[in-house]
Amino acid sequence: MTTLLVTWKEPGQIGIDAAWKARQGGADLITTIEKGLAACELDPSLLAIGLGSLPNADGELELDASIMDGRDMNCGAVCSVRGIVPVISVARKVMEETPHVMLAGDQARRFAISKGFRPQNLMTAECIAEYDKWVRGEAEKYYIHTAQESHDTVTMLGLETGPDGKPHLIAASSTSGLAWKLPGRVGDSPIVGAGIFADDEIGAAGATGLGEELWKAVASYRAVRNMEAGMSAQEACQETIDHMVRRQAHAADLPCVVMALRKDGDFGAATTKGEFPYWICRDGNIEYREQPAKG
Ligand code: SD4
Repeated sequence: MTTLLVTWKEPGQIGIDAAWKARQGGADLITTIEKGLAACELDPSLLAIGLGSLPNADGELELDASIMDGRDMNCGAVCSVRGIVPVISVARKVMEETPHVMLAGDQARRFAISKGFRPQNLMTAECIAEYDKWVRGEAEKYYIHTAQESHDTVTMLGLETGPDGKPHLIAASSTSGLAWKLPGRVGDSPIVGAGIFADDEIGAAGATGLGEELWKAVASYRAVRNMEAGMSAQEACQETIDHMVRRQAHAADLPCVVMALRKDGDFGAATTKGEFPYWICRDGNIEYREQPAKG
């Protein structure tokens, strides 16, 4: 049995279709998830991820990504990478081909080039036009796509249960971060524990939304620990969100979302604000869901 959970309506659909296609083609779980996220990064029509997404305050795209393997808690991440896609694949290479967890900025780019990635201009005419609007003061100060029909960071969780009944989990995330961010700003997505966490003995969790707040909460780690303490995936996410709203002054300024997948397949999601759209795929059976904020 394979279960995949993925954030947001639009990147989610592209991500889950690509992931399931890879799975059907025989991909192992980590490659399934990598392919799902890479498809989102490489699609120039998604304004918030990878190629053709919204840049920082200097008009430059700085991408973040992370991946974690619940089998041995191994993980890899990159942050503030310019001119390379898909960065999720670079993060996987950091995990598998270096003794490190994270590479940053130009050095991460250099590493990627040394591994055969080709540097390219990631700005499209559409994102340049959006940037110009922001420079003229015609766009929101910070920008997260929140409308259901829109698109955002892509975070994906995967669970496979082999014939021996042993669960295996992967968590991964990829983003260009908040639009118009200060150059060098890094959010939760590439931070293991904040943006993602996976442990085969418990489950996996992933976050999306206002990265500063999710990071302060170490949201993904908290949700996994909650499941370890016996909570359902839904309770684990809701407790994390409730704690954020109670303790963090800005947790509901913009949506902050946590989703979780327990090793037995139980899943859930919670948000500080609005409605969180996501997809679940169980052995190719793909369903769209919307999780409203607690009333
Ligand atoms: C960040 N968490 O960089 C990301 C952005 C995001 O929905 O997830 N937006 O803060």
